[in-house]
Amino acid sequence: MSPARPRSLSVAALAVAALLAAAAPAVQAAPTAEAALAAAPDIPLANVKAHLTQLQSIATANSGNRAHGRAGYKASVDYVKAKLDAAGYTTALQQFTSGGATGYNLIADWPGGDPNKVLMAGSHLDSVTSGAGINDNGSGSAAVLETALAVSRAQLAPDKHLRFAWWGAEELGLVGSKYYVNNLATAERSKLAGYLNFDMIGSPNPGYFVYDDDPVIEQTFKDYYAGLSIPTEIETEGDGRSDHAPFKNAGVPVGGLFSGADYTKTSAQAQKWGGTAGQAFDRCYHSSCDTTANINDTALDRNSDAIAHAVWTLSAGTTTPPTGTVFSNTADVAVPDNGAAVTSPVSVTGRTGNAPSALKVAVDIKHTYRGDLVVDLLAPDGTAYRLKNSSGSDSADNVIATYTVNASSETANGTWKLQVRDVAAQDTGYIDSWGLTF
Ligand code: DTR
Ligand code: CA
Ligand code: ZN
Ligand code: ZN
Repeated sequence: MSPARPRSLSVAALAVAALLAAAAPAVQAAPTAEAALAAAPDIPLANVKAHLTQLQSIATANSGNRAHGRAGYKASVDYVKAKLDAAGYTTALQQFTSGGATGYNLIADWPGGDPNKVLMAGSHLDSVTSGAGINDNGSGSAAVLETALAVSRAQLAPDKHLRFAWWGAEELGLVGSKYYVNNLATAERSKLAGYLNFDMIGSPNPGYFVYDDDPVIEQTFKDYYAGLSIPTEIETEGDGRSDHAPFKNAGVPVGGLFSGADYTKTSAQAQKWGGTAGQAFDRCYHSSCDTTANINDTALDRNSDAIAHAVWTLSAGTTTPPTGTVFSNTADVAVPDNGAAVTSPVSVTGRTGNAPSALKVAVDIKHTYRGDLVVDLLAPDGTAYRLKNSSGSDSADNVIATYTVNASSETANGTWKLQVRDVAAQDTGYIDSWGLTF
């Protein structure tokens, strides 16, 4: 093949270099807001139930309850806080006194987002003294916790700032949530774009109730269930009955979900939702039988996924997503002459959903007689996309180009690879750098 000879950078090379330089380090750039515009991930029911098992163990180890002022409540707070700290949240315990006992609200902020537009989601973590409080309200607490962990797994970067809360002493009269709202400076209160409340979302004879408060939040939940062809009803008697009340009274847009307490399911409701007519939605409401056996998995799963849907949807801004994020690798990889293929990996994280149908792949390979080279893009699942075939007549040097690939059937997150093989003797080179734009 032609002897190697020095070449000045072509215009294309400068363009690729600029693109990769914009990507700065070889590791991926920070995720950007368009991730928030993507669909929420499924919330694994098994993870939510694992939290309920932990809360049950805590109650069993602490006189059978997780009530305000008792050891079981503080142990519940410590469990949830540890999970959030490990996931990168900024957590804080807000102390208050009620009935002569110290209570705790757990507040967890997800770094980033507009500090002047705060979306909150919360649930009360305390039980009554008579039982473990797994449906009331381990169900809401576990689902909100797993949604917060899903935000961390996705490295979500929504326009709004996300804040999650677990309230103390709800059973004593919304004491913890009232304390939080009453001690929020007016300026801070005005930054709250909305508060989503989840209190009893896994009732054993479940109904699917949506709070009838803020219309946008209400519609977000209704749309979610409509997408599953599950009818919902308006939660009419809940206004003063849970932790959304202090926020609503302070003028904050509120909403939430509820699967029913001690009211009786009607025949009409049993017709549309299944379950048992003439029986309470939760026969163990405020009773010692409110254990991990007192949960309907389908309702817990559906409501957990609905929570994630609402958090993803309501935290997204209306701005168009900024230009893509470039995930690149600038480490040199030598290409053996007429030998085995080599690869250069790029780890894509923080995206949700699939890769784009016009995925840009910027490639910079220094190699004399580029006709020797076959170049492929390997998706995280190993699927190969041919970028360049070999050519005995292409004696020019270097492969510096940007290819467009329809990768819409591939999951975005994962390790993508550029694969290069030299299929003709003589002439050698190396992968200089490459990058993907999402
Ligand atoms: N007060 C809640 C249970 C409860 C009863 N009705 C509603 C309506 C909406 C949300 C919650 C509730 C408790 O015992 O924790
Ligand atoms: Ca799920
Ligand atoms: Zn209760
Ligand atoms: Zn409750």
